[in-house]
Amino acid sequence: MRIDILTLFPEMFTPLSTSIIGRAVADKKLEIVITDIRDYTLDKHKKCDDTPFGGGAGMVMMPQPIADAIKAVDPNHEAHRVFLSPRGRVLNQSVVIEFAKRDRLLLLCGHYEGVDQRVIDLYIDEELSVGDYVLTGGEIPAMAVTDAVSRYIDGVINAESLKQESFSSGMLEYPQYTRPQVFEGVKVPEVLTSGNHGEVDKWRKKQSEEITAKNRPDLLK
Ligand code: 4H6
Repeated sequence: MRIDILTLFPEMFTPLSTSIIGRAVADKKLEIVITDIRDYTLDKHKKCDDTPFGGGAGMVMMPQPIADAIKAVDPNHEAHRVFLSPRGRVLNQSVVIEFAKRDRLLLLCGHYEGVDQRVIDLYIDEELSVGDYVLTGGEIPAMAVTDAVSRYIDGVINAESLKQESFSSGMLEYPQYTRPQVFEGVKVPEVLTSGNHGEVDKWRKKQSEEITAKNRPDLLK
């Protein structure tokens, strides 16, 4: 899979070359191409933003550098082109699984007050939000999408973990414990050290239901 990221802040993506995602890239299972939109400006001062028509606060990203960057990296429109924006469809695990089936994704990161609507209308397939809150730019959402999608690439994470996850989907995770058996006076729940796998499964299911009812009752409806 190839993921193109178009941004005015390419240095924000250096963490992707380390850790688990970095290994998938090194193994050639995943190709991440970061493109600096500023490389495509025709302005002698490398300007990529301008004042909004109709007035109002702040600046708007100009359409030309973005359009030229998209045409350069995806000339034949092979990628599913996504604009990270607070007004998009909201990301969830079903969307992640849907994206992971694609050969190519293109993630456009906006800044300032947003981008000229014509670039969205002409070059973008969908607007996507990572949740109902506002950030200074689309870079952190793009990183979230890249990370979540990369987990479905062969070998990035344990296949058993993904299977477990799909089995328990719609519910929040049960609590996990590791050694020591007593930490700062707090014991690991007895059932987990009993060796009774049936009882362990029952306990975990109940814990999942309780934490879901408390924190995300909407998931139980
Ligand atoms: C597009 C339009 C995504 C992108 C406006 C992006 C939150 C999310 C942005 C803006 C984002 C999300 C610019 C509006 C800064 C607010 C970048 N914020 N903003 N929830 N910000 O996925 O001002």
